[in-house]
Parts: sequence; C-alpha cells; structure tokens
Amino acid sequence: MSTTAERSAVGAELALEMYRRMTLIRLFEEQANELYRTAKMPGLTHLYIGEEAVAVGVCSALRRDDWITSTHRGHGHCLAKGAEPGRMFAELLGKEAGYCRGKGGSMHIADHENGNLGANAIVGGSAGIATGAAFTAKRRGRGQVAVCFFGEGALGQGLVYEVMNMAALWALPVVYVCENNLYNEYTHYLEATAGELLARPRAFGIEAREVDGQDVRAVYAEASDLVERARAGGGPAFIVANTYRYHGHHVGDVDRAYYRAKEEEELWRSERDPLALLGTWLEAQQLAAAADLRRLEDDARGEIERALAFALDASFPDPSQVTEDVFA
Ligand SMILES: Cc1ncc(C[n+]2csc(CCOP(=O)(O)OP(=O)(O)O)c2C)c(N)n1
Repeated sequence: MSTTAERSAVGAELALEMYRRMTLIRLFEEQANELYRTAKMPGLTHLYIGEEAVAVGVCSALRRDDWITSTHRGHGHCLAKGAEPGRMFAELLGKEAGYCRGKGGSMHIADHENGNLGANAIVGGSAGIATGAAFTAKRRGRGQVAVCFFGEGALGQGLVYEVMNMAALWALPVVYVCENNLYNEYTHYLEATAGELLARPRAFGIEAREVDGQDVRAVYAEASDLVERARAGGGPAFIVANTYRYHGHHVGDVDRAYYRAKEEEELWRSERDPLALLGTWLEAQQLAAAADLRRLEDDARGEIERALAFALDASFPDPSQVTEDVFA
C-alpha cells in the first residue's frame, strides 16, 4: 500500500506536463484579453491568469471520466480538463465550431467528452450540479468523482450549504474546490465573509484543508489525496486554495486602484507566480533546463496561435439555428 506522499509525488513527466498546461492557459487568456481589446469578441470575459495552478493541480489528479463543474472564470478549468483551445476561442467569438455552437460564450463552455459539465454564470450555481453528479457516480459504482470549482464569493450562497449537507449525509464522492483569490468582484472577501472559511464545511463533518494555490505540486498532492479518498468511498472533501487573479474581475475592470493596491498586484506577480515557482523548482531539481521550459512555451504559443487562427476563420452559425438547442 503506497503512502499519501508516494501517491502524490510529482515526477519530471507530470511536472513538465503541468508546466505546459499552465502555460497554455496563460497564453489562451492573454489572447482572450486581446480579442476583447481589439473588439473582436462580443461581451466580456473573466481572466484566470494567476490562478492556473489550482485548475491544473486539481485536474491532474482526475481521470478523464471524472466530472468537473466550473464558474464564470472557467477557461482554466476547461483547458486543464482537456478542452481544445480552438473550439474554446470559437465559442468566445460566437462561431458555430464552438463548444456550444456559438450560443454559450465564455461563461457557458461545457465539454462532456472530457467530463466538464460546464461553466456557470450563477455564482455557486454549479454546486448543485456537481453534487448531483456525485450522487450519480455513487449509484453507478464506477469510481467516478465530481469536483466543484467555485470562488470564495460562492460561500454567500445558500445552495452550497444545502448540497454540502446532503453530500456529507450520503458520503458522496465530491470535492469542493474554493478558489480564494481574495476578491468578490470589487470587495475584499473579509468584508463579506464572516468567520473562518474552513469552519463552514467542517460544520457538516466534511474533511477540509487549505493549500497554497500558487504551488501546483502542493495543489496536486492535496487534490490527489482527497480525490482518491472520495473514490474509495471516504465521502466529500473541501479545499481552500489561496490564490490571486492578476487582472480585473473581468477584462473591462482595468482601473482597480479604488479597491486594491498596485503594490499588492505586483507582489503576487513577482513573488507568487505559479509558472515561475514551478519553473524554478524544475531547474533546481535538474529536471529541466531553462531551454526545455522555453521550448515548452514555444510549443504552447504555436498551439494557441493555430487555435486562434482556426476560430477567427470559422463561420458564424446560420441565423436559422437561433432557436435550436435553446431550452428556456
Ligand atoms: C447569484 C449571483 N449573484 C451575483 C452575481 C454577480 N457576480 C458575478 S461574479 C461575482 C463575484 C464572484 O466572486 P467569487 O465567487 O469569489 O469568484 P471570483 O470572481 O473571485 O473568481 C458576482 C457577485 C452572479 N453572477 N450570480
């Protein structure tokens, strides 16, 4: 029987794959920002830059047939679970080749083939979907696990407590991943959330842990442990991943001085960047040289450029499709 540390140890191959995937997310998001700034994308989007280690660390602990549910800040979760960047860009641009045939946009991307049950524009809204999926997983008995990503702002939503109660009573295989990036839109979370975050799941008897959300190896270790525990019938778990979004709440939120200091942003970027932290570790362990990391970055850049070109070239849906796949 292997120990938790052995199970969750990150070798060179996995570490490099996590580096590649985090890079892909960052480059995807930079391009999404560019699409907004050049008025090629209709509407807004919420960038995940700075938080890449949470999605990648957690999803690296999952099987393809495990499920995730996501949020309004969902691109990183989609890519970490295996979505194609080209079809994601196409969705952002309202093209037929997109994951929702161009009708969902940034906040509604779902990718069922890879177990992604969907992003969700309703804060906390996907907690019910993830918990329901975990109920299905338990009934089917194939060892699947559901992961529910949400921001700490969702802890103000009653639904989250209703489903944690049921998940604990029925020992459902669900892991709630709270991405604490400090802000609910333009308000520091301490102004909106009383008490300790971890006390909330613990009130239901749910195993709850805190992790450095900038350290992808730490996120992977904690997630692997709790996912395998859930898979083995150990019931639900809750992770608070401490992290930070480098950009605004959405792409249009460029003037942020009234709610957070530039120095704070610069400190996270310079001292706590998830890519830099993993890159430094890889080099220090002599698992990769700077040139290897540059090659990975170049490959990821090429993939994003091809994906973007595909989406820009793709066609819009025919207007006759406007009422297809619309359920409400
Ligand atoms: C039920 C509901 N209330 C309010 C909103 C408006 N809203 C969108 S994002 C957001 C803040 C979310 O903060 P958090 O959950 O911490 O996620 P983050 O944006 O920090 O990733 C709010 C209030 C919404 N989408 N849904």
